Amino acid sequence: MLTLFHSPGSCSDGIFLLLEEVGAEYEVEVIDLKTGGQRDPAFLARNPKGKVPSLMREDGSVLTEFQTIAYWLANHFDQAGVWPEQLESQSRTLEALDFIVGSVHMRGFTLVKVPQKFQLDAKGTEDLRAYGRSEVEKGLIQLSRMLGDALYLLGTFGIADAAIFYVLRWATQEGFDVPENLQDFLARMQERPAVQRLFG
Ligand SMILES: N[C@@H](CCC(=O)N[C@@H](CS)C(=O)NCC(=O)O)C(=O)O
Repeated sequence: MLTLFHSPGSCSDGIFLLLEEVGAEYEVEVIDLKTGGQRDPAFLARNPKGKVPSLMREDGSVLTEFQTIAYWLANHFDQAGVWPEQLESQSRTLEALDFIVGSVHMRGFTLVKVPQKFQLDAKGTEDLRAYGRSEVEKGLIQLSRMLGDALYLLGTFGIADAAIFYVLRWATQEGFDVPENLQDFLARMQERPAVQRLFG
């Protein structure tokens, strides 16, 4: 059985969704980031990085980093068809994942949601938050271009869509102006049975 170390409302929502989409058998161990659960010695023994998502496999080994876990799930459960066959589509998937997690999330939302982590004074904290917001705004425009008129990034649902899903939910919660095609995408995602089961 797989175990997802998960904090509801965090980026691990995307991996939670993928586990459901690929039909994996899994259990969830909640790591409460608000109360410092990521620093709990029992969790650090599993993942010394102290981050979610982390995925423990049947042999007890733990995979970390969103992109890596998503890649492993897509290829381990290859019957689910969420990893494309063509090199070009595979490369576009990795490109999108890297952009969403590395830029929109880490350089954007991290600063919007937890600028106080950087322990600046009040002005510095607000400047950092404003910088994060501008990074997210640019990111949303770029994601909107990448999606264009397609239903999903590569036409059919794939692992990068799970990452778009979690950042768009954050964008909505944080009051960003979400481009229309991304709003439609989020509405489409919300109709997926796996999304209904987990987040409905
Ligand atoms: N690069 C990591 C980022 C994961 C990450 O930043 N997770 C956040 C939740 S969205 C976290 O665990 N934060 C806890 C902390 O930094 O203390 C990945 O791709 O999985």
